[in-house]
Amino acid sequence: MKIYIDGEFYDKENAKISVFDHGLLYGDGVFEGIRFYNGRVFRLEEHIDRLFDSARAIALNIGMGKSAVIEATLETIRQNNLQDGYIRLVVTRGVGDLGLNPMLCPKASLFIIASKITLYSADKYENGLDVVTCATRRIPHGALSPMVKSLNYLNNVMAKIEAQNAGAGEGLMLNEQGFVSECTGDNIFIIKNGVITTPPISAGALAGVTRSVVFDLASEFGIPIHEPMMTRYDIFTADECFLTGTAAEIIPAVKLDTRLIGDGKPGPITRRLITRFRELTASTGTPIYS
Ligand code: PXG
Repeated sequence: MKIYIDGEFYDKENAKISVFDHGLLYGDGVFEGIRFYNGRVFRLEEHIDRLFDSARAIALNIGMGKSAVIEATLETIRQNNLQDGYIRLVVTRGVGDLGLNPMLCPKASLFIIASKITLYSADKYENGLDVVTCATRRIPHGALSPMVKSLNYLNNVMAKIEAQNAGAGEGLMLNEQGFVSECTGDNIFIIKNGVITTPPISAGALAGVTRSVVFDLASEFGIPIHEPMMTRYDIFTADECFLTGTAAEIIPAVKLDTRLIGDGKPGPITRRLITRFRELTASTGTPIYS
C-alpha cells in the first residue's frame, strides 16, 4: 500500500505523522471519504468542494488548489493500482507547538489513503438495519458547524458506542432541540405516502454527497422530496426508512428503538433507489486511468 503525504508516497510502515501535528493534538483539521467504482471516482468534485469549504470554515489554508488535490487523489489510487475502493483525504493544521494557537503551525499537511471500507454486512443491505436513538446529541451550530467534516468526531464516536452497546446497527442523533439530525456517519431519509423527507442541514445534518444523489434520483423518478424539521414520531410512523453515506451507500433501516418501521422490511422505493444508485456508481464518475 502506498500512502500520499505532502507530495510523496510512502509504504504503510513508513507513512507517519508527527506527534506535534495539531490534527492529532487538537483534532485541528478536516477530512473527506470518497468511493471509486470500476476505475472512476464517484462525485469527486463535490467531495473536493466540500473539503475546501470545510477548510475555509476553520480558517485552514490547504496550500494547494483544487486541481492539485484532485490530481493527488487520482495519483494515490493509481499508485495502488485499484479499480474499486475508498479514499480518505485528511488535511491537518500541521506541526506546531504544544499550545493550540494555529498561527504557530506554519504549514498544513495533506495525507491520502486509498483502501477499502465496509461499514455494514451484506445482509443488512438485504434485510435492513436496526437503529437506536442515542443520548449523545449532534454538535450545535454555535459550537462547531456540523457542516464541517472536521477531525472532531468524538460526539459521533460516543453515539456509535451507544448504538453498539444497544446491539443496534446504527445510532440516530438528535440536535439540541430534539429534532432528528442524522445517524453517526450517515444521513437519514423516510418515505411516507410516496413522499421522501430528510432533515434539513439546519437541523445539524451534514450536507452529504450521497444525500444530494438521492435528491437527483427523486427528481429523476418524479418522487417529491422535502426537508422539514423531523422528530422520532416521523420515523416511527414512516412507511420506509433508509440511510445514506459514502461508506454506507444507500442502506434500508427497518427498526427504530426496537419498533418496526412500516412492515419491518426494506420498502419498494428504497429498493428502487438502491438499484439506480448502483447503476450510477458503476457507470459515472471521474476516470482514474485515462
Ligand atoms: N453525516 C456524517 C456525520 C458523516 O460523517 C455523512 C453524514 C454522509 O455524507 P456523504 O457525503 O458521505 O454522503 C457522513 C460521511 C466512516 C465514514 O469512516 C463516514 C462517512 C464517510 C466515510 C466514512 O465511518 N461519513
